[in-house]
Amino acid sequence: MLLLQRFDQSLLGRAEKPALEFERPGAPRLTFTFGDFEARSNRLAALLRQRGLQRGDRLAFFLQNRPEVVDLWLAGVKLGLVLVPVNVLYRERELKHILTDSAPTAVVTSQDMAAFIPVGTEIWDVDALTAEAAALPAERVAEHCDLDTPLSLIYTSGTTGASKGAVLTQRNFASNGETLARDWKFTSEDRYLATLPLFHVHGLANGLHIWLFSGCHMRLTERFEHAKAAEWFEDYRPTVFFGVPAMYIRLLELPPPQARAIGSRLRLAVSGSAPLPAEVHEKFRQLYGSVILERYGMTETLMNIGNPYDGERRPGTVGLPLAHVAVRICDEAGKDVADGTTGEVWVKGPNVCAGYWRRPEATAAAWCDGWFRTGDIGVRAADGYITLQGRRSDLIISGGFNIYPREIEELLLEQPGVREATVVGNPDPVRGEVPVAYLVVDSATFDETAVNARLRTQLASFKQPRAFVRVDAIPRTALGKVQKHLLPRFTAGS
Ligand code: MCA
Ligand code: AMP
Repeated sequence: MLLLQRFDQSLLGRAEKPALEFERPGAPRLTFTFGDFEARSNRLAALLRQRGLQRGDRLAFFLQNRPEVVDLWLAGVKLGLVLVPVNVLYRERELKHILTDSAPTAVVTSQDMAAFIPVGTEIWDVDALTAEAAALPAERVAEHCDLDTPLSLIYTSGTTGASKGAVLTQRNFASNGETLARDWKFTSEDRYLATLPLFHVHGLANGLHIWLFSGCHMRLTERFEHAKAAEWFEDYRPTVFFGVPAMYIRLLELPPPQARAIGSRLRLAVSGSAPLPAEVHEKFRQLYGSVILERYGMTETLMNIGNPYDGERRPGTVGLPLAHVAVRICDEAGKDVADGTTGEVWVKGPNVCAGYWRRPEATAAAWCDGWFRTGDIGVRAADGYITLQGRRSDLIISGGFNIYPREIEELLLEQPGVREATVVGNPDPVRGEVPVAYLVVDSATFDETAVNARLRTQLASFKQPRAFVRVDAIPRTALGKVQKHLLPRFTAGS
């Protein structure tokens, strides 16, 4: 079934049903039916067509969570556009790269965020766009698309070099959403509390698509705020919640009676995007009476492996391959290793993207005989459960956001007085890891305050090194490769 036909089960089939509520600090609550989204996205599609957008054209959005992201997504599906979601925390350097590489017709953003977008980019204000679209007819506007039509370019840093756009097709989103909605037993009666950003695949490919496929109700918040979480859970009474480990760690702070009451209404709590410590899994079970379902995915592949809905949700593991996803654990030569032996996770299935945007060499390097090499290291137990043990690259995951040290290192090396720089992930009780920079500096010219300030304008806040540790030398192998494990351990205050 085509992606739009799947959406139509809600957009047309449940047109009168309440679909979404949205609240922004200081503004009244907005509510929408599925029929509202059908009409809004038709109007927007008509406007985008008037502005010259055609099948295959890229359209970027740089927006906090808001209902207009849903309008854009649906209009994009209807017109066969390639949408480019951009993390709202990205700054000059990241934005410049993504916008140059994807070459979108325009970037849709809000007034408060437009100033971050590089000069020379075509900027469309989201409120102006919505107001203009409201005057157009609500009849459906749609181009012929099939499951292989690209729908999105989502930037991910990959293991080397600059961030690359994963070309995700309508099939990728259809198969991922269908599998999860079915296996996680979603019905139109569910209430989904959506606090994950819609610019990454956890909130977008899982949350938004399962909502549209199942026709459940969604409360969308601008972002996750741990100080408000208790109030949201009490007020909305969700049956389903998706989060990154940092959110579950925050939720452990709630008083036991309140947590228990929230847990009694929650039929499903899913964690992903970063490893969920087994201890958090256990504490959450004790406090909420709910056993978190941990699953594993990637931007390039959407979801691959997950613990079962019915059956054992084993702490510290990511579970079993999802329906239609084939998984191998391979050695360096690409041969399957025996159960119990560590190897790289390789995957194949309708969930895997079509390749990297305009990067044939990177695509060739990541695929082998039709299998996508994830770069994640894992081990399969005799009963099939897979445990992830790390990565081939030195990726840092902070609060579920990915950080490639090399990007920060390159920027540090451009700063006055920095001779050598290396960035590592330091353990953090809430975010899992935070970046710390080790520097060899020329003390006469290095100015930490100025470097910090410069980095803030160029990089997302979660990539800011939490400390600059000065060392006399960076340990290296005879071949010059940095030996991060030999750096002196950093502890706050050291
Ligand atoms: C985070 N911050 C934001 C936003 N989100 N600022 C503005 N708008 C946002 N939407 C910034 C804050 O300003 C702050 O900056 C920092 O993030 C942490 O904020 P805090 O309130 O202290 O939150 P926290 O309790 O530490 O929790 C952080 C978080 C955030 C809310 C959990 O890390 C988050 O939203 N993570 C979700 C990431 C995600 O969706 N990943 C999925 C990738 P400062 O740092 O300056 O203090 S997709 C993926 O990985 C794969 C495919 C998968 O498997 O899902
Ligand atoms: P991204 O590039 O944002 O798509 O991040 C994908 C990466 O997140 C994967 O390659 C994994 O390293 C990591 N990841 C996602 N889910 C999990 C999980 N449940 N446990 C451990 N790592 C995870």
